[in-house]
Amino acid sequence: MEDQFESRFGLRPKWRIECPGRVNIIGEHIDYHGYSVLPMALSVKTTLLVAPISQSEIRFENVDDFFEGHTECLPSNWERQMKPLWFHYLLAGWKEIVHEFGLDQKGFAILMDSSIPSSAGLSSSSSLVCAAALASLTVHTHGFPWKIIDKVRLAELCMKAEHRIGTVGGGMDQAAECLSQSGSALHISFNPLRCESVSLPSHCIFVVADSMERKNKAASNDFNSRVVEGRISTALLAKGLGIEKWKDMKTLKDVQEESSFTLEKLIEKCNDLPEQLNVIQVRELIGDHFDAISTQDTVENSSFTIRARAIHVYSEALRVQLFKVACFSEDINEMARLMNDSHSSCSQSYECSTPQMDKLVSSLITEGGALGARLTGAGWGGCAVALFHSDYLAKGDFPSHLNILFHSKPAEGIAIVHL
Ligand code: NG1
Ligand code: MG
Repeated sequence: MEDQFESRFGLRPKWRIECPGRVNIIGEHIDYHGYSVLPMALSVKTTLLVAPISQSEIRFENVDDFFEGHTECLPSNWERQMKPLWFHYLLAGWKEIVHEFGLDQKGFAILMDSSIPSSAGLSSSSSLVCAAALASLTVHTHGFPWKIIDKVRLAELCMKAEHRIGTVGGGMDQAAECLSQSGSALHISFNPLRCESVSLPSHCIFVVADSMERKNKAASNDFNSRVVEGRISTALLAKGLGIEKWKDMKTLKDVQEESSFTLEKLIEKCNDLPEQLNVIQVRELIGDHFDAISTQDTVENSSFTIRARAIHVYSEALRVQLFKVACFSEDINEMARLMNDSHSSCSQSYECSTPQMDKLVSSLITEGGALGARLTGAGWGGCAVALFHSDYLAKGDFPSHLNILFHSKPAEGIAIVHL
């Protein structure tokens, strides 16, 4: 790859930035509702080779010729487009750093390679954003980014950076990719961002299988609709519970903190929520607050699903807690049960699966021999993660229609190598 860099740009690269993808083991679609999640970093990763250049421009090249190169002239006031191209994720990471640190815009060249399947729920997008943010910091500090930033702050900035692409996601991916340590999964909590390493039982292994369906989340409003449905549920639940400052409750987690109810109790309370509402009904119930909590691309939705979404969030938050306990006690059957329940909830209550994904998840168990399986990442296609007993895996072959991509032990987070 270093020779390729030289032949494309006419100079040697100075630094290599590596940033892994991640697989979310459990805790789906709850980070942006305030709840903690449990992913691990993967051995597949984004690699960026970087060198400063004297021209006032950023030159992007991709080792995969399918992805055309791009030159961004500096100073640039790049803003997102509706359908992001590959280098827009890099620009989003770069822009956040330049903006946050008030840096002058220095020229550099970047060659990118990635072994993370894209739009597959393995967070190739965040990996690009994080790698680009660190690359920008590296250029500006002449190779010593950790003098001005630590990894927690980097993860926080990358979270904001990714909003520049358009989806209002949570911070799971950037935290997993920046903060993971080889050998452990991570239990990540938000506001403030905190991480705890979780050792996985030595006799279990996680396998990633591909549904072969793809969806570019940034190009549809399904993701943001779920965000807004959670915010509507938040307002309605808070009002229903008599919380005076209901408009200040930003997430379903805020409602829990304000009410001091257990997750089990809140799941019960969700039964009082309406099943579905159209915009007129939403406005009748929460008035102008709707304008404050909707996003540009959801204001025209004809209907919002309320009760089922909130039940998913609270029950999934509970499953994350139970999963962590099961990891500590090495109860692999309980871990599997929680993963299976998580998938059913994603599929039926959160409606972020597809028939093909549901089929893959059940085949992984019935034909593949997995103990548990679920979709991973945002869903609507992409990949599934399955839990196996390591003895079983050693025995060998999977049926080929299960599209097993790889199995992975928890890998190391973002890193920089001086060349
Ligand atoms: P992916 O699978 O990378 O699109 C998205 C969000 C996560 C999380 C999951 C669902 C971003 C960058 N990522 O992940 O924060 O909400 O969906 O659990 O928005
Ligand atoms: Mg993504």
